[in-house]
Amino acid sequence: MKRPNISPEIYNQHNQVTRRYLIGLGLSGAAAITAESLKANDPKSSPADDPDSEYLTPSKEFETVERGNPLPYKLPLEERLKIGMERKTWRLDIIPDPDSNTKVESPMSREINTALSFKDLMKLADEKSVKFLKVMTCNNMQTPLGMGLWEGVPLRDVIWKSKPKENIRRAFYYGHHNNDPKQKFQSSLPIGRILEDPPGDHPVILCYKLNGQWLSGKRGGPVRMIVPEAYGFKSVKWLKSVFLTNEPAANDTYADGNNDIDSWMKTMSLFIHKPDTAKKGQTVPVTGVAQVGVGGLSKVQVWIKPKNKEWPKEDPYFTKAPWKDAKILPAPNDWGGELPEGKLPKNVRFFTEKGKPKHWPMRYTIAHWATVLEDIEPGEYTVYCRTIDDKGIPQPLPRPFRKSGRNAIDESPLIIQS
Ligand SMILES: Nc1nc2c(c(=O)[nH]1)N[C@H]1C(S)=C(S)[C@@H](COP(=O)(O)O)O[C@H]1N2
Ligand SMILES: [Mo]
Repeated sequence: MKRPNISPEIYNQHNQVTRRYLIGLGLSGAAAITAESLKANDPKSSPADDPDSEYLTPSKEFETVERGNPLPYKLPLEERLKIGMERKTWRLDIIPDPDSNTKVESPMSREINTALSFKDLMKLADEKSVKFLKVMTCNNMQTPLGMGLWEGVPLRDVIWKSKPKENIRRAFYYGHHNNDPKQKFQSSLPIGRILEDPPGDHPVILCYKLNGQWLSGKRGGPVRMIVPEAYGFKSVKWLKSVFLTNEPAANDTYADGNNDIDSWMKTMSLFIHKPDTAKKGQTVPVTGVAQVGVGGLSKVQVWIKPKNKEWPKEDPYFTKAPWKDAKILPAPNDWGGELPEGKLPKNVRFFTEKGKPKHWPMRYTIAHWATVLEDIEPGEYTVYCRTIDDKGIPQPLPRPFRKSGRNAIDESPLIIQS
């Protein structure tokens, strides 16, 4: 793909809108390589070199999955103050489930005026706050919603303040829902997951900042749950209530939606830029993004299949195809996303003192990748991309079923003209 023969204004505009579109998908860094590789036809150009490229998604550019009528953040300020959807008046209940035999010594409850205030949360934050990278992603959508730097207080530090005593197996939690049970969006976790983090995982947090800024109402503020390894539905927005319960089973809103609600995030890959046609002899730049799930990410691979070639039914995931490795791009230098000078703050989990990631790609983030296709004979093709996890297992394995998270192999047509 050579630079098209059009005026620089149109060309720049084109780059800008494709970039904006990609930012909207939470995939901003890839836009730069799109532009770069189209311009220079150079596979080595990296989004990290582009001053405009942003790894983190600005809060406003996230895709949104929300329910509620009216949405709490769209109410007038006076009303938001009344319902506790402003930092000044926000309160969180940590109480025993009234339908269970759970014992909690010092319940924090709006009813008896002992609920946790935002000030209380900030006091805890002085000593306990954590920051980590996490991609927000919905188990039944194809593209990630946005890549964020989230900050909050581990939920366990607040739960311990309520002096939980016995008969506790789970926490149920939900957000503001206009006092209409039909609008309630709830999720749950085993108490063990909250009190202790699986090796290498971040704590579940009461999140109040995204990309260094107060969490906006649209993103779930004043406070939302963030469950690092989970799909989006566990990260309840406009959080108001946590029930400790002896119930052993989940009561998630998403369970009713026929989803596998115990699923960890899956590793998978998507195309971002790939021309539909190219001329014989041209180098074809192909770029994309990988979501790094619990299994990690060791490789991204691409395969060009002649369109009419039949593939054996016994190999539905093309494990025997001649896949070729793409290049996983290094971690960015400029993290973008509203951070001053694009610099990460201190003490981001799994980063060094100098602000470098201790390893990359990092689980529960996105990684950009790029490759070029060369020497393709004229004809019609289908191009596929897939990830390989840290155990060497190719996408969509080891968990190919859709209800535990979308991770079908992405495909895209390509015509090579003679
Ligand atoms: N209160 C509330 N929290 C919610 C939801 C909701 O509808 N209401 N949607 C959930 C779902 S299904 C997803 S995928 C994420 C999306 O987060 P985002 O809108 O910040 O991208 O929010 C979750 N938290
Ligand atoms: Mo979702």
